[in-house]
Amino acid sequence: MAKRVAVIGAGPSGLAQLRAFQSAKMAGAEIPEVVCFEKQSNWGGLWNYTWRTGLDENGEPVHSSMYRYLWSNGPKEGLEFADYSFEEHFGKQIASYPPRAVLFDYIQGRVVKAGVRDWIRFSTPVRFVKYNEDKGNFTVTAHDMKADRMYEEEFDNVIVASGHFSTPNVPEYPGFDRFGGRVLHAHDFRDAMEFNGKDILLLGSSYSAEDIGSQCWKYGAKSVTVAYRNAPLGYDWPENFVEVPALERVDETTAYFKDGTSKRVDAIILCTGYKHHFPYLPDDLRLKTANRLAAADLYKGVVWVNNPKLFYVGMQDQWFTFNMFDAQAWWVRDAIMGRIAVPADKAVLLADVVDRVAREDAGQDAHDAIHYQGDYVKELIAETDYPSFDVDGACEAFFEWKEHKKAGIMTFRNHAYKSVITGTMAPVHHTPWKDALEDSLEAYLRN
Ligand code: FAD
Ligand code: NA0
Repeated sequence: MAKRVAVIGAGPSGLAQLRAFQSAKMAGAEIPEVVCFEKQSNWGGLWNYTWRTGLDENGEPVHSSMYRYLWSNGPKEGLEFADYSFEEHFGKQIASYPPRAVLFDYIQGRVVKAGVRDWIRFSTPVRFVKYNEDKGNFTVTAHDMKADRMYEEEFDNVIVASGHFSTPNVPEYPGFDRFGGRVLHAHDFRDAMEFNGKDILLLGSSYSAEDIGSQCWKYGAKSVTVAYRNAPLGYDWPENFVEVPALERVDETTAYFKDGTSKRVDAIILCTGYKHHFPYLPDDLRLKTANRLAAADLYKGVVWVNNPKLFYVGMQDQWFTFNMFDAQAWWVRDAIMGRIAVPADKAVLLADVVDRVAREDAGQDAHDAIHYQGDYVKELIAETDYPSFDVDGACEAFFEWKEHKKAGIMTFRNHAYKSVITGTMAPVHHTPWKDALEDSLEAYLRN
């Protein structure tokens, strides 16, 4: 009987996994039976926008952390699929920082073409995964929300691809309980227009603070104050946009900072990151890791060292995204199909993790981190038949991107880069980012 493989999640990582198996099938290989469980009613993961916050229509925690008007925060040339270019999908080259709807369309295009939608059971959260020592396989408990029925099935392998930017890390500061305005996490931020004309405070100094702050500025916030715990973002911000040291407390109307200054604010947005959270996994299978490039306890960044029949895709912090998920998915496919041998000795698996952690720790800056993750992508694709591509060229696009951000945090998205897949230069977008208030696919493609 063919092996059975469960994939948990149909976001970019889970979809990469389905495409990896389908491409082997297209090449004539006999592949396992693949069943993908997806909690949402559609695919795309975080890219599947919802207006909902809190609980979804089934009473499940809303997965998506994305919001209206979100444009890619890095150049698309750093994430392009090697087997499905932007030009193939859109019939032309497009500008470099697509809004969410455009990237959703692109992600979807490849899996529509692959014809793998039937492999996915939508509106079906996985409730539990158990390893059966006696049979050497897993029992997956899932909940079909449409039929409101829980059931169990057995699988030879499980691939966890449920993402790690969905469960918010929510700190509490003194006075939050009596503050008169809204306090929300970035996970629940949906529309910058809500803060038009308002004075807002953001906590955190990473991508969410940078992008939600920039959005609110673009859509007319009266002022944006970003409080950093360790280091400021340090960009040359517009006049009504300031960075201040850590928040100490708030009262009904006002936030007080470590440097003795204070600011009256209408709302507080906690851009304080996310937790790796797998409520459906027991202790012996559950990944516990910081958000870093060398995730804990994963051989080659994907194999669970305590049980190599379990795999995780997409659990690292991310410079590379879609193409890294592909590299991982092709590698995991080949490990499951016996084309790649995973060492049987746990000490070897652990030594690999120790080595990856040490190499990441030896890096000095973002430049080293980008190279580190680029080298990881190269390492994995060299061991599979994923189409090889110019990973160093993609790193160069990231380096240019960083320079463009330094030169102008509100203008970097006006730049264009060269595709490392097709070699074509992207057009400059028809409207500067700051003036482009519409984020639809139709508006973006009007080049
Ligand atoms: P996700 O996209 O999170 O997908 C996981 C899937 O698993 C979801 O569909 C979810 O419903 C499903 N799932 C979860 N639990 C269960 C369960 N128990 N049972 C069944 N299914 C389950 N990356 C970029 O490259 N460019 C960007 O511009 C960019 N912007 C971002 C903006 C924000 C606000 C955030 C939070 C992230 C952004 N990212 C961006 C990074 C993002 O992590 C990746 O692009 C990508 O979405 C990760 O894919 P994934 O499949 O690993 O996880
Ligand atoms: P993210 O910014 O949501 O990006 C996730 C930040 O939170 C750090 O600055 C950290 O500070 C701070 N923090 C944590 N706990 C805190 C506390 N108790 N008080 C104050 N500050 C606290 O999260 P992180 O983990 O990067 O930073 C947490 C992902 O979402 C990224 O991959 C990013 O690419 C993606 N994203 C993309 C976009 C777009 O594409 C927009 C938003 C997010 P410190 O001091 O530890 O540094 C447009």
